[in-house]
Amino acid sequence: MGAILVNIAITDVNDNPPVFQNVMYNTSVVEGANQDTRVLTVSATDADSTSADITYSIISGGDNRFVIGPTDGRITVAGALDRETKAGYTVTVRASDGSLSSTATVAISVLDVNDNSPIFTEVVYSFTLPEDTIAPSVVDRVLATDLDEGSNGEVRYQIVEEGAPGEAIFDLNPLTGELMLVQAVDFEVKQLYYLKIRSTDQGQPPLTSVSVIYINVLDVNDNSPSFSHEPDIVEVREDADIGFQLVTVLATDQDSGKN
Ligand SMILES: [Ca+2]
Ligand SMILES: [Ca+2]
Ligand SMILES: [Ca+2]
Ligand SMILES: [Ca+2]
Repeated sequence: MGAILVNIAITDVNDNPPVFQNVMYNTSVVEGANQDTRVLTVSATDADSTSADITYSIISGGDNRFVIGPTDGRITVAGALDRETKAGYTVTVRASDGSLSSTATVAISVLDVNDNSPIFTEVVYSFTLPEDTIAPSVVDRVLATDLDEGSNGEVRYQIVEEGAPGEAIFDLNPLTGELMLVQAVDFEVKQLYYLKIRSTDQGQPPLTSVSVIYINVLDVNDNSPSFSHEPDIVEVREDADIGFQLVTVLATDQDSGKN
């Protein structure tokens, strides 16, 4: 009886696709991040011993804003990211061994940066205010909007310059933008007030913008008429006709128009 030595060579067959470590990846990147900024590295493994060469690719959802390293799975920024335009991407990546492949999803949130100033709804606000308005009361309100998120978009208001400094006729609510009358006005003293105002967001560093408010004081009939001067002494001939106009006396008051 002789022994027969048999050599059996087992040849691997490529019957397994590369598989990602996660089916779903979640990550984030700040808006405005530079080109080549690293976002995330994905990796897949392949159970077949002969398929060491895995190739990675992005197949959808990246809007050409991201690229992936074909051999290392490293995802980097390749285009401009603006959270105010698009706040997130759902990218599908693929790992291929040449014939078999699988996919994974990479959810990328774009994080906010304070890159927008608050913007007033008007370059110039023009408000009217009847002079008999009781103080304190709300005259009107201003509004500035900011496209950023959270504190980067939170706006505060302030008066930075008054027509006559220290007048303290008006107050601007820092949170609501309401312009308050805090001291009575008088049309006969001043008809027009000017304020320079500022809006500031709460970002670090904060961004600001300015606007102006004109407040036109409206006349109210609050002054009784008075004679402009004492009537002149007029000599009247004793034979003057009855009804002869003696003198025209001007009566004026300080109100304007029909007041
Ligand atoms: Ca394989
Ligand atoms: Ca932006
Ligand atoms: Ca922003
Ligand atoms: Ca902002």
